[in-house]
Amino acid sequence: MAMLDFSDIQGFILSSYSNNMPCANYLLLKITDASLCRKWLAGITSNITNGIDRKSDYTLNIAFTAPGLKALGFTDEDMSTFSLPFQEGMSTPIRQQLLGDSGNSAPEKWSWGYKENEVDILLLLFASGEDELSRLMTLRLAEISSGIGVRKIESLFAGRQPDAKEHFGFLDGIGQPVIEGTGLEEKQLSRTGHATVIKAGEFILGHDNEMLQPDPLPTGLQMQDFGLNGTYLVFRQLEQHVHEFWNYLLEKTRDSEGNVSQAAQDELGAKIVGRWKSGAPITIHRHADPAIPPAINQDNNFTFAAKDGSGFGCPFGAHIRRTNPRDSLFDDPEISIRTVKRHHIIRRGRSYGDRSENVYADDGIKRGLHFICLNSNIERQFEFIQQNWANNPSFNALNNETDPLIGQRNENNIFSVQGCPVRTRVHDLPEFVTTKGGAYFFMPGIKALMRLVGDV
Ligand code: N7H
Repeated sequence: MAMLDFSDIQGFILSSYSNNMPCANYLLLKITDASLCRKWLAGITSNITNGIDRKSDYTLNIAFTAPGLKALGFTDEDMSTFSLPFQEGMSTPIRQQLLGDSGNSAPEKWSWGYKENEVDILLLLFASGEDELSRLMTLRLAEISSGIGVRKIESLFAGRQPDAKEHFGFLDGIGQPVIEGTGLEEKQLSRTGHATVIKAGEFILGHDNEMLQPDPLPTGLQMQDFGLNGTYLVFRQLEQHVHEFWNYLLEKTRDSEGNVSQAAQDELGAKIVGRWKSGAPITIHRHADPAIPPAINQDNNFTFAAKDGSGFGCPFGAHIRRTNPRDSLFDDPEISIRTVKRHHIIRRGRSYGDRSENVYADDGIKRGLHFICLNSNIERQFEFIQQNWANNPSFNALNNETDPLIGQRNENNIFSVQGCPVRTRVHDLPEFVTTKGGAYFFMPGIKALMRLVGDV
């Protein structure tokens, strides 16, 4: 196992900063003058947080889209060494089709990431509190208006709820792989009761991946190993329609006399997600949310095939069973686990918008998830999950179903809940999530970044 050079890896790859940096802003920029921009970038490079240094009250990380790298001097030949989805961009017709970005989620309707709102640079700012974040943002925005060769496309705020629940009300950030060689296994075990250790090359370029061969290393600016210690960052702004979700659960669980029950709604919600609101897996806790802290413990060390092969606990089409099928992808659990290890992502998203006070009411407030994930191979990891698992109507031998949370909607979308003596089905799932913007970025290692801005 090769040693990782933490001083060359951006800190965001190794940490979500969620413990001490609850406030975040994602600043999306377009380059208007490359030489001014390079000068500005050279000035902030020493402030980019790597895997060792951590300021106590803020962090700063950076990533670039393909048009951004081109604007900063990458030739067509250089660009051809990057992964194809990155070169093409998230909103091209082929990627739009495989990601399922149609209807309300079509790129033409995005607020950023398409045509005149295309983005070159992503600055990720995290801070210990709102005051600190606002101080940093005031500085950055003043800098931008003073003429540093960039224009602001969007400034997206995000926070982390103290209870780490996302807007539908479920605990998030549990299922997360550990990068081999980072020493984070113990931390993950004590946090969630389970740790899947994955080869570093799945998330950090230049290292062995689960096929024991590194993914292709992008070159550029006469640096054969420009991509070393970098990664691809996928950003999707996913708006969540909380009232649609909970009203759907309410209507679908109303009994023949018209009565509604919170327990029945919570159970259908848990079947859709694959976990109860507390985070407890439904494959283990089949009838009610244990909700006894910590619900995330040894129970979290579960697989599907061995104890839930018929889907009576966690349905075949539930969000977490689609996005991480564990041992249940093929008949052979060992082969399943080995295969699934080639399709993991590190999720680094955060919620945006105020939490709903009444989840059944349409209060008009925009809220959702700034979904961010990291991977070395966008096609084999993020896009594979979205296309072949979440959007696949026949995943797990289902018929005309897609992921009930994030799957592309077709006519009469169905969600099946396997059960004994019969399975039940809910029909006409509305759209719970809409894509509002997005782009594929490359997050370089620190040495590559210095070359990019002309410091070496
Ligand atoms: Fe998903 N949700 O809040 O309901 N997700 N997700 N996700 N997701 C997970 O394990 C959610 C999205 C994955 O290892 C949980 O952290 C919402 C996309 C993966 O068991 C919850 C949105 C993609 C896992 C949610 C959304 C994924 C996972 C359980 C959009 C990839 C880990 C808690 C608004 C294409 C699975 C946890 C595992 C878990 C929710 C999006 C992937 C609660 C609301 C776009 C790999």
